[in-house]
Amino acid sequence: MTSSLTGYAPSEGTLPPRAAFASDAPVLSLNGAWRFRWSPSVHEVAEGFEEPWFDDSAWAILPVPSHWQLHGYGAPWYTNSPYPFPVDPPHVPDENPTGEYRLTFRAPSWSGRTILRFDGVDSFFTVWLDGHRLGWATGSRLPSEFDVTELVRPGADHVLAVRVHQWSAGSYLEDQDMWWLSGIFRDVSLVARPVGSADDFAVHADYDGGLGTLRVDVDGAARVLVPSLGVDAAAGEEIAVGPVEPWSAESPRLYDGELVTESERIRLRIGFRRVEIRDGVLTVNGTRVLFRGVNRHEFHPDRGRAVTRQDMLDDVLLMKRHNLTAVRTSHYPPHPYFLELCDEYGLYVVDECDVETHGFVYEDWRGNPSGDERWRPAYLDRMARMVERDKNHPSVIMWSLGNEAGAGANLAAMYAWAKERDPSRPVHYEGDPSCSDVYSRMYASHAEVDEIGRGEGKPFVLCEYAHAMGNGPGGLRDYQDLFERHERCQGGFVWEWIDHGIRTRDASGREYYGYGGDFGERFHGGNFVADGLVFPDRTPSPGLVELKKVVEPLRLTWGERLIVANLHEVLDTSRYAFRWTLTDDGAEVASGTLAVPVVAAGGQVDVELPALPETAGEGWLTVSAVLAADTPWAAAGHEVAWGQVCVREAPVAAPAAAPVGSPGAARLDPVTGRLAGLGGLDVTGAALDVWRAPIDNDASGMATLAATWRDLGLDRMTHRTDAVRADGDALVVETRVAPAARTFALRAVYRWTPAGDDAVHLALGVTPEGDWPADVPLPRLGVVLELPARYDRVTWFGCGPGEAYPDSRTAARVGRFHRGVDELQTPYVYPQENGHRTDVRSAFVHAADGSGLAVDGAAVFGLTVRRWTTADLEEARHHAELRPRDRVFVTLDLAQHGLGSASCGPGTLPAYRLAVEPAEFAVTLRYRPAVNSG
Ligand code: IPT
Repeated sequence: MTSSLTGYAPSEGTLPPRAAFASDAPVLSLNGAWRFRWSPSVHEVAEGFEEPWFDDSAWAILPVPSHWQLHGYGAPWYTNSPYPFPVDPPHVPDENPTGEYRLTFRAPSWSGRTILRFDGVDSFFTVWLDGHRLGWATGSRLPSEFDVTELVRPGADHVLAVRVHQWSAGSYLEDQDMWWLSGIFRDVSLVARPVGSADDFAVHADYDGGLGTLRVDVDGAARVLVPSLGVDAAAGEEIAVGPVEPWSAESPRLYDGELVTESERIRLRIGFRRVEIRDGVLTVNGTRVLFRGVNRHEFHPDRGRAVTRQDMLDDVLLMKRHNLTAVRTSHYPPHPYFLELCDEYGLYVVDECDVETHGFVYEDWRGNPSGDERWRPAYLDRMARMVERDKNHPSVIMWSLGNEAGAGANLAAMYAWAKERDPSRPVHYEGDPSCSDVYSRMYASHAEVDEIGRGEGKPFVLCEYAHAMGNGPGGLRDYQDLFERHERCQGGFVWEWIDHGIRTRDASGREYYGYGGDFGERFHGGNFVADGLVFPDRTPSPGLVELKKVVEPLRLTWGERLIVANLHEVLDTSRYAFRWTLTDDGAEVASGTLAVPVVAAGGQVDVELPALPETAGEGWLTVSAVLAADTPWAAAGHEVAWGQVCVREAPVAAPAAAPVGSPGAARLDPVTGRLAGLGGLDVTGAALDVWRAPIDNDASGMATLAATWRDLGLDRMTHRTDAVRADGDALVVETRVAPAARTFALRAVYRWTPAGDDAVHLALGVTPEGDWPADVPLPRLGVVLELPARYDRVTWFGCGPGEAYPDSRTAARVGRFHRGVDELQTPYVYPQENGHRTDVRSAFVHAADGSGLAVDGAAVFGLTVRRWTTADLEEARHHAELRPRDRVFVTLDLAQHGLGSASCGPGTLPAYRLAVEPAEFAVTLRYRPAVNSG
């Protein structure tokens, strides 16, 4: 046993790979409650456990499919690229957690052959039926089948015994950036193969110039039926089916058919389409494709990679509702049901093989299995098992050899095999251009993408970009501009879809999402595992909301008239209804629908706007394109795209009469110059603040900016009041704000002027002093005010409703919004700066009784309101650790530095950097008493 566990061969006793399909032949699911025993070492297995007479009555019960680590056996372990065991291929340590599974089942009465199928077991398993050893297999995310015809007796009880090891030679090929989670994590079934049935078949459904051709190759005699096309033909025959609607991600037309043998009817879901690289451009049905894609790992916060059908459907629906069109199945073939969903709902799939040897990068790729021919059978086996299983899915438009496996002859062999076996699909591999039909890169900067776009060669895709870790990514809009500008740049796949946070509890029972190091791992990759566009519970993060807007398939802009540009590749605009609303200082004053002529894919049209009433204040017209009727993935009314235009600038306020001081308005400390109260309000502060709790894109992974900031001392600025003096009726406070050990500073001068009853006007001027290091931006520039905790609601007029930052603000629209303070927080798995609302004109932070602090900006400002300090946010390691204080902290920002995606990729683009330079800011602060207090 131990020798095969650490040998180079991929399996023993398994059947040749074949297509996954559904038919009317019976299948018995063996999912459910299995007897289970776990041991921490390969040496502590139960003797005789595979024998039918073995007494397992004292064993625990474990659900199949599942990961044992998520049911109390061993623990989840996260490493990014380093192997979690000594690198000495193909050997693994004796500390090799092992799970033994037993199931007694009653064999159904069916004739023909019987096959035992495992859809996924991590990482090495040996199978016995009634004590007979059937064989063993590796390749965790690939199916393995055993022929049990000779052993299974209809109606009799049988004992299935499976021994699974966490580590094996196979683990060297499975070094993906994710949790190490083991066990039988996908379905187990007993499949009937009636006499005369087909075991495997390949559907070739081609499309060219409006016409379809169909051929289904089968290993036996069969007929192909597609009633809606009038097809009734022999398998193997090339059928000209005439005019068909092609399949594409936007219009996933499937034709239902059947493959009929003497003993079985197999369901066919046929999509006619042609994938081709033409003149350096990747096309589907002759049309250039722009991937609006994501990298999807299979993940659920309680189930790990043992995802349910509902989890898979949730992903697909969320993707479709966020305007995504493509998925890279990073970095292994998904559960086969996911591909059925992609066929049906319409997503292009880059189906990636279960191969990653990233840990060899630390040895400069010396000893990499990809270049060692002893591993060749394992590489080819994995490729064949993926291609054969998934070959009949129209959604799969490219094969991918794997991820981060260096270069080597084994990858070249996989590539050659795939080209030979399936010439209809291009092959992708990022690590070695000689094994790839497209030019694929990860995390290339905007400048480099631009340069590649100007060049010639293979179609260019970013198989990973815009690292969505924590707050971010920034710069999505700028990437999309390049994809739209250069024909060669065919989009990409954001890294990644979901945060792999595991739901867990602290000592006091409070729930939080665990990441690397939270499960006792002494060697781990920390929170680098939480870098998705949706939170672990699949709540969309602001990054996904931004991506949805950036990749929207219609663009609504303004010239003289409304311009509707259709960026769809296939669809015209007939599925959309266009609605408009007019707001006056954020309040809706008129609305209607707009008649927009149907625009073909790629076209655009100008539309006359309705006559709009005059607004008294700032007027904004919003036009949104919503689904006119239900689709399979969203209901009528779902907003797909929108645009906004300012139809009336904010009227310039009449110059205020000379401000008059009123007793009881602002109370300023005569020594510090700080605010100590305003009217009836306990509001304090207004100290200048440059610090933000570093985001992952400042501090994690490859990001170094936070370290520079801390080195300069921007996280510990001190304040000194140099003067508090009267100037007419104004009070002028001169301060110097600077870090310890440094000579540079910011001079901040506050000018407080009475502004009528209960109001004060603050004008703040900030001037850098001394030698600030060149090219280091400030994290933020703002002032912080504090209020009692009961002021926990915010109404603002500005951009919203979600958080926004300089390079991630496409999805923020101008409006009037209302949120509770708690709703303003974005619960990043690892706490960091969040919740900033941008371009705020006015805000009211108030209590339930309607009293509160109104803030009116002379110009727009940034707004952040939270129940904790920046230091609290910086200190916390999990969102659940944050404890509300008895104050509410209101930050009014002059500006924030952008987000970038430097945790893995480029930093903030120059246009979104917060330079150290003179700045000015002015707001009026007003106390508003309770509405019902008389
Ligand atoms: C890249 C990996 O392909 C991906 O799996 C993930 O680990 C990502 O990094 C970071 O989250 S590889 C890296 C060397 C760019």
